[in-house]
Amino acid sequence: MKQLILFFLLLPCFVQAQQKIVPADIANKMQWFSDAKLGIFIHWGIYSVGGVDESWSFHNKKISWPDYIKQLDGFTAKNYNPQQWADLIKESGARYSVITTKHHDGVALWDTKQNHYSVVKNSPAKRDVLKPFYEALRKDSIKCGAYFSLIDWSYPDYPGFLNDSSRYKVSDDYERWNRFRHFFQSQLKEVSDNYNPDLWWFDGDWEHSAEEWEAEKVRNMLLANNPNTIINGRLQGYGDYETPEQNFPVSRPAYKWWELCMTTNNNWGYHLNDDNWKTPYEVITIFADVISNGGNLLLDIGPKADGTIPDQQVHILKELGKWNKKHDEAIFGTLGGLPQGHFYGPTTLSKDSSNLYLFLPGKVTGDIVVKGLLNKIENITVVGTNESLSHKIVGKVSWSPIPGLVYITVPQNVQDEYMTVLKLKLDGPVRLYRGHGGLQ
Ligand code: H79
Repeated sequence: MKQLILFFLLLPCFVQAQQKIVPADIANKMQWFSDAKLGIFIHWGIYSVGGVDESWSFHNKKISWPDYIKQLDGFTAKNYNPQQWADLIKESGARYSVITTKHHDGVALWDTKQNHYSVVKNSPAKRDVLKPFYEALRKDSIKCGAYFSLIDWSYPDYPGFLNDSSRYKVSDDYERWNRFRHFFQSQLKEVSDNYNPDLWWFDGDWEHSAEEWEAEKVRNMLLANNPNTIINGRLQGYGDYETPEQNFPVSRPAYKWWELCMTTNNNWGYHLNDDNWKTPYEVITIFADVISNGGNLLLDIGPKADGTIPDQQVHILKELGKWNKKHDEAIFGTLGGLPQGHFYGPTTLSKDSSNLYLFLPGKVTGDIVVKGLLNKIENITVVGTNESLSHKIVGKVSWSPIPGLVYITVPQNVQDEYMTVLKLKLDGPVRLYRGHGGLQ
């Protein structure tokens, strides 16, 4: 019962209302995002020095603030090779990448002109580590995203600090809050002017209201600098898409655009003592499920303080990239697939919906079935191979307009190492029967 109450108490921070933004008004600028399907998230910060939880470790008092901020001294970036990062992201098949410009700890990864921590002023890295990364991404035609924490627990004029303490209440000292607002909005302007991000990924909006953040003004300021920039759903109603974190949607999210952000182990940043790596198979099947439901996956990696990416993450990205390359046409530029009930697995559709892609879960071979498909199937191929498969229509009654079942035999020898994908070329745009067995 206690857990249930806790769940409902926490619920508000995961409800990401997009009600302020009308989908039709942003459809054009959202097109690349719809087509992109995969992004790589990067959490890089001083937390990688000790391998502790990003920011939350001092906030939750697992480590003292002085010990946490001392990690600045170990942030060397001495083997940092931004082009290698970009090339690995390219190899994974991702079309965009989002890097932490500043996490809740307040440490900027660029040369902020504001009077606050940065790895340029305060760490041995001594340089803007964002600029060369964004340049490398753009060279590889990968869209550039900027994660920016609205929360800044180390800024003296920010109310929050440790999880059981607060410096002041906004309602008691508007002048002080105004100083913070001026500070964080100036930093946003710097990031916008320096890198012109294609996408903004805000975090921490739950600590204050839209009015307190001046969310609408922030949105307008970013759009004034770049009318096509996309804003995630953590700006108190002023974002462009839903942003579920770690929690897998079971039914399709209601808002038109959404993105699941997910870690490769159980932590966002580089972490000691976390060997809970997801396997490439798990990541690929999660990814298929996400795109089947019309979303994107933003898959996270956490580089070490010297700038190297852990081997396990390199492995996941490379395997994912291999699978993406083979199945490119079934993934990128597609639409979310069939509603639940037609096929026991993820599906996608080509833009004109005349090609239906079936993602076979659980390395299944043998007879699979599609229900309620009104179209005639022109042919079936195994994506990424030259194999064709035949099919059998079962239970079609001559006097009934209700379609029969489509049985397809999948032989062992066409099996992909991770997830086999079939392409059903239909006689036109997909048409479905969704009745209860009656003629309606
Ligand atoms: O940067 C990564 C995380 O550090 C950050 N977002 C990703 C991308 C993040 N971690 N947790 N969360 C976001 C959401 C956490 C919300 C909660 Fe709470 C914090 C639930 C319980 C504590 C704040 C306080 C909201 C409810 C109570």
